[in-house]
Amino acid sequence: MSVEKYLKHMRIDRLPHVWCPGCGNGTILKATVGAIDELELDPSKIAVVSGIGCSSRATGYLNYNTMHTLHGRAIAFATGIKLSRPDMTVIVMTGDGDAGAIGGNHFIHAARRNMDISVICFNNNIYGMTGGQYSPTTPEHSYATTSPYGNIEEPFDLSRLAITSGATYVARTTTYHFVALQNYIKKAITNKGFSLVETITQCPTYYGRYNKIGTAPEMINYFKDNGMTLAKALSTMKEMDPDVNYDGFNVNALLEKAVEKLPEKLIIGEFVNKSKRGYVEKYEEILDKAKEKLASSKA
Ligand SMILES: Cc1ncc(C[n+]2csc(CCOP(=O)(O)OP(=O)(O)O)c2C)c(N)n1
Repeated sequence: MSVEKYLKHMRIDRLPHVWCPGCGNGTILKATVGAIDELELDPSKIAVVSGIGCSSRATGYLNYNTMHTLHGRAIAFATGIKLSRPDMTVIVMTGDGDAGAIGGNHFIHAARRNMDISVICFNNNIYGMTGGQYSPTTPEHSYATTSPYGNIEEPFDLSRLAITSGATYVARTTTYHFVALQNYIKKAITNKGFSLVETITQCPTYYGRYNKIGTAPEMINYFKDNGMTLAKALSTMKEMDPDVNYDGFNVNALLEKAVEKLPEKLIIGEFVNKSKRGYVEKYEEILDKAKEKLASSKA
């Protein structure tokens, strides 16, 4: 895609951006714009909503209908937009803190309702904007300003949280796997229901520096070397444990097992892609019923 084509989707008067050198947020923004361009969506029918955080600043650079809202409340605003304008494509851009900590309840309930919104989560495993506090996805033993002796909490797996809450499209990838990322965003937008694209992204300024992982290229190389698709993880685990019937495991159990068996690996791929009636369709039916009742009571 040409630079001109990307710029068409952006508010270039808002540049330069606020992100640190080496930050992965621009890669996710680029993949989102690329996906929207390939889907040839009408920009006036796109609403992109974000909460608060470095990642949530993404909406400011997009030349669609955008809302930069409150910390943790992007999904709540997006739900309101979708219910009042079901004809619009509603996308949420959020961080791991925004979606998994303060916004955790909105996240699970939107997934439970199969609300027709696409959540693109920028998972840098830390609170970037406020200076590097640990988040619900910070791995155990990792360092952050609030865990100088190593994190003692077990992290949330946001993809598993979405799957078990009822999401109908769930995929995880990294900023290294750009082609997959853009493709997953396209599929998430096309899915009629709650979609999550969890993107593991580098924060060299805080997460990388505190954990001595190195510079942005080193972090991206780490994603390249350790990213493993769930299909590959499954075949590896079958070789490791020939007596275990892994074919009988559901995707959630497989992801849980993969973390235990292959702790160094970042398990990526498309985990769920299914069709299920969602809140928007059911709500439209209720509206129709209410209108009918009103019309008959007037007659
Ligand atoms: C109600 C409220 N509580 C706390 C904050 C402070 N705050 C702003 S951003 C943020 C965390 C952002 O982390 P994340 O969502 O992971 O985004 P990142 O900056 O890493 O992209 C916090 C705690 C706030 N703005 N509002």
